Parts: sequence; C-alpha cells; structure tokens
Amino acid sequence: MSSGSTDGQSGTPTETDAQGGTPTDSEAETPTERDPTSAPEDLDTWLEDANGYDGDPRRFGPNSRPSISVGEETDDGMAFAPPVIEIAPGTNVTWEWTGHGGQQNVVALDGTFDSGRTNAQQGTCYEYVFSEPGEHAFVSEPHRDEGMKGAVIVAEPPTTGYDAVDEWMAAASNFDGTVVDRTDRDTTTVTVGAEGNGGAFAFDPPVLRIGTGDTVQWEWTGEGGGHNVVFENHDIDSGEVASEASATFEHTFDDTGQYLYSCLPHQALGMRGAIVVE
Ligand SMILES: [Cu+2]
Repeated sequence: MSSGSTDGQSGTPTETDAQGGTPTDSEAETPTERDPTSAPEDLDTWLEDANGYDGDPRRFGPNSRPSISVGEETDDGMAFAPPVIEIAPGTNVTWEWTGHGGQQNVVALDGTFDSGRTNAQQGTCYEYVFSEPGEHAFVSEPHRDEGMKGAVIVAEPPTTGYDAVDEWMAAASNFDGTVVDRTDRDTTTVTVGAEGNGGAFAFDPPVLRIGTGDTVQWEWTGEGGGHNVVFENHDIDSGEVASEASATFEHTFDDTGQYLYSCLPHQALGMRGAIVVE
C-alpha cells in the first residue's frame, strides 16, 4: 500500500485538502490565514479591473445551479466566467477549472470559501452553498494582481407581488422588481436586443402592466444576434429567430393574466420578459 498519497496534482480540492473544504468544513472552522482587511470595502470599485467583467452581474434564479469557469480562454486563462454572479440564498455554485491559465484556486477575501491549494487540472471542481445574503469578493490567488477576480452577490430576488412573474424573471439581470405601467395607452413597445444579461440579450422594459385589449409591439434593435419572442404559458410566438433591426412582432392581449415569455436562444442567459394584463 502506498502511504496515503494526497498530491494535489490529480485530486479535486475537496478531497485532498482539509483547508479547502466543503461548506460544512468552512462553517466548522475559522479560516486563520485570511486577513479580514483584504475584503474590499466597495465591491464595485474593487471589480473595476476584474478581467472579463462588463459591470453587469449575471443573475441566476432561485432554482438554478450556476457554474463559473476558472480560467476563461479568451483572457489567457486569467479570468473567471462569468466573473460576477447574483444568486438567491440557498444556491449551490460550482467553479470548474478549464485547465487554462496555469495554477488556479478560488478564495473568498472574507474567508467564506476557499478551494484550497492551487490546481491546473481541467475538470477540477469546487462548490459552495450560499445560505445567507451578502457579497463575497474572490480571487485566484496566483493571479490576484493580474485582475483575476470575481464576486458572488447573494440577495433575495426582486419582487413585484406577482408570484409567477417574480419566479420567471429572477434569472433576468435587467429586472429590478419594477413593473412599468403602460395601462394609459393602447399600444406599447418593447425593445428586443436591449443591453443586459451580458450583451444585447435583454427585453426592455422587461416587465409591463397593460390593460385588456392593449397591444404590445416588440421591436428588434438588430444587436445581439437572432432573437424571438416565445411565450411560456400561452400559445403566442413570433416564430423563427430574427436578427435584423427592422423585425417586429405584435400581439393584442384580450384576457387578464400574467404572461411570461423569453427569447429561446438566450433564455438561459436571462433574456426574459413578462406582461401583466389587468
Ligand atoms: Cu435573444
């Protein structure tokens, strides 16, 4: 028998490193090596030089299993992708090593989580369940001075009071809980391919309130590639994806209800919308 080999080369951080621990480990022990003053006071400022970050956190809904790549290829492996995510309490986040950028680890500056010793092995995974609201800046320690940083923002999803809308829209990063009231007009417009969700992958405004008999007109910007408008809980569908700026789609809503829709090619990115018909 070989004498208990725990060479961090092949194993995942969770199985080889007592420090690196599973969520239960990190709750049980106080991280000793972490300087608490190293956690940034202002997260937005700290993230300004985060590689691959456009200032728009990717939001994930309450029942999602978000994954963050460790070593994004396009930044010489010196980036997390997505670097900044916003999640609901109770969400399990997985970091997956791409094998790019050499030795990497994932360490929260406030000591909340720590994948342990560095690893360059593609397929290495580290996961952590976030139970409490809060903001956690993290780095890959070997590249912390080269902008390889990110953050997990744990927050209760925004609410409108319309349950179906709230659940559906929790994954859309351009949704802040606002229901834009358009009950004062017969026809209202939604932009398809507005900025949001990490590109031109948003509907704007994302959530509308209209009256029965009102018409909604979707107008494509021509940005963000091919989009469509497909309703989740009603048989309303713009059909094939369109990418040109001249594309439009419209529908008149005769019945009250909460209407949920998405662009199918970008639904997973959070390109979602909702219409409340009163
Ligand atoms: Cu789309």
